[in-house]
Amino acid sequence: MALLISVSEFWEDEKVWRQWVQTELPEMDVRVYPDDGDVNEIKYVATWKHPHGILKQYPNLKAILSLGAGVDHILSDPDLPEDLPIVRLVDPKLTHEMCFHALHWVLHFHSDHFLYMKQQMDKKWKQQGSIQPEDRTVGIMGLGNIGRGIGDSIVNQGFKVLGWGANQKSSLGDIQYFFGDEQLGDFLEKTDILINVLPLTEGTTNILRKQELQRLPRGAFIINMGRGGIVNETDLLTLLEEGHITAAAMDVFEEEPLSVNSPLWSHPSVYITPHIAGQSNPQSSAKTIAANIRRIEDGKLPFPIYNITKGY
Ligand code: OXD
Repeated sequence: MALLISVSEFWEDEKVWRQWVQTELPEMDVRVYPDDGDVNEIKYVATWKHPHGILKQYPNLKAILSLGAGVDHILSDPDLPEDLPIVRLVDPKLTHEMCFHALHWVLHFHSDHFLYMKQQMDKKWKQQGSIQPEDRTVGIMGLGNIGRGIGDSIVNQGFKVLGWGANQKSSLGDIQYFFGDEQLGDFLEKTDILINVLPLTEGTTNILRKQELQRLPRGAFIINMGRGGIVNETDLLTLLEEGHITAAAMDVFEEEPLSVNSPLWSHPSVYITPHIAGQSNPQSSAKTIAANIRRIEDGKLPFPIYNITKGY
């Protein structure tokens, strides 16, 4: 029985992935694409942005496991074999790293570090007044496992935290929750720093266009660490130019890698990172992947499985 690992050319650690998955699954023949050997032996594929079209070459595939939190990179394969379970990666180390990323930018914006960086370039000594965290509201779009973790870590710093999601949810501790299209405007109007961690689905694509982003109070900040297709990049640039949005920290983009021609690269109020907000940790993710494969081999369902109705 073989498991094939296939990662994008921008991940340079495929050998490390192989080593950890092999350690966790000693009985499995772990291979790395394109060295897939006898295609009939491949029962599992663990992937981050595999070359589209390859999955249909494995006639005995039992499941596809994402090496990242999202599965849109798998679903976008036009030749995706039908009726196979697609397993998302929920890994505590990834969630923790995303909390760090979110907190980093919340503090960068909240404590005016973006202004001090500009002041340093002009050799300007000017103390900006400070705002208390309880007087600043952070709104999080997407309150699954990752969004909830981020919310709790920001609540712990004393900020007011709101959440928005497509569906109603029960208690979320100190996070005030809004849901559905009707409550999106209310949520945005109360949000000073917006964090997006929504998955990309039919319902979330382009959900933040000019008319929605304008509902944020003037001077708001944006941290996009969910998916690029959710925040409309052209509208974001317009609102940055108009000063309605002060700055944006962008980790994800409509097109990745971000084209060298994108005006986002050189905008003075846009901070770019190359999709690193939550880098999957090979050692801990291999444990999660191995546990899911054992579940499948024991006739149980892996967790969490992609839900076609919810779209994530
Ligand atoms: C993702 C990830 O799904 O980085 O974007 O895990």
